[in-house]
Amino acid sequence: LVVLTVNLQAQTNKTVEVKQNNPIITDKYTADPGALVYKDKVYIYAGHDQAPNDVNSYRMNEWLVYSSSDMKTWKEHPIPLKPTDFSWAKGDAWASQVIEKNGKFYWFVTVTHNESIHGKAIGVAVADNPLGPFKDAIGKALITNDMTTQTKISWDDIDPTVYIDDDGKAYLYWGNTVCKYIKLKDNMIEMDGEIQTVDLPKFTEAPWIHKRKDWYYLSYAYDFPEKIAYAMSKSITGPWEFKGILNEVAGNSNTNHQAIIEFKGQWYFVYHNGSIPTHGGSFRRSVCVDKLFYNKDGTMKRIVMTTE
Ligand code: FUB
Repeated sequence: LVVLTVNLQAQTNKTVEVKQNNPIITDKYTADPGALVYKDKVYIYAGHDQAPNDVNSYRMNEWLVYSSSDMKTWKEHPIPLKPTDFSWAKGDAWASQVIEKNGKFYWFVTVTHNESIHGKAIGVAVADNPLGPFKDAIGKALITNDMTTQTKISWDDIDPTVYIDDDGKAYLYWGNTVCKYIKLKDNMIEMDGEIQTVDLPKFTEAPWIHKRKDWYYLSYAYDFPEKIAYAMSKSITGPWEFKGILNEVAGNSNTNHQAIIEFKGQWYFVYHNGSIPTHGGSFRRSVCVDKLFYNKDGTMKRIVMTTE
């Protein structure tokens, strides 16, 4: 692994440029990449894994953002958002995704709600550009429920992914154990209708929606330790047909959390593993990027995870 350039500016506006093969970032532990293609750049929004080397649980107090014009050289930008920027949340920068609509950038995040009966919840922040500043868009959780009556686990409302369909309607998918989705109103910050569920084999978490030609793809973390599997449909709302495994368990990380994007004519699979030597693992993860290819019938070829 070769670090070609490192450029540290003033501490308050730190910019770090690294040319790096997998993992793409090595000076920090990064997890749950949400990738956004906007104009001529890719932005990766990742949770910062901050657990000390002897702690085997998540410590995630902020998100990090990186950008690249070539998928090889990554620039780190100032910290764009923390869970405590949401007045109703107390911590835990779990998985998230940023999406652009009409020149505004909506960041759907997982955090822990202040009120313990809610457990994890999904919020949304908004900004005028992909690097922020981002601000809470609604002043309360977009998705949450009451653990005492509605669910047995506190972490069922996690891992949001949003897809804007060809007619401009946005759909939010999320969940742990059960995959859920709902249409969003045109303002992107209100639900439109009732929550629906999708029946997927061994769904654990981390749904991600993308489209290529006339196929929609719903990839997700499958089983535990997680592989990534996927289903395909001709419609954003299904029915979804299970197509099998896309990526194997990622090294020594129990989680795998993917994003799938097309950039400059090439498809990419962005995920995390625990590959940084000595202390890397399930709670000290690292974002990686590998190329993704399709078969003639639209199914995806298995990912070949690389270190080059
Ligand atoms: O990083 C915390 C959680 O671990 C994420 O929300 C899940 O997708 C898993 O990667």
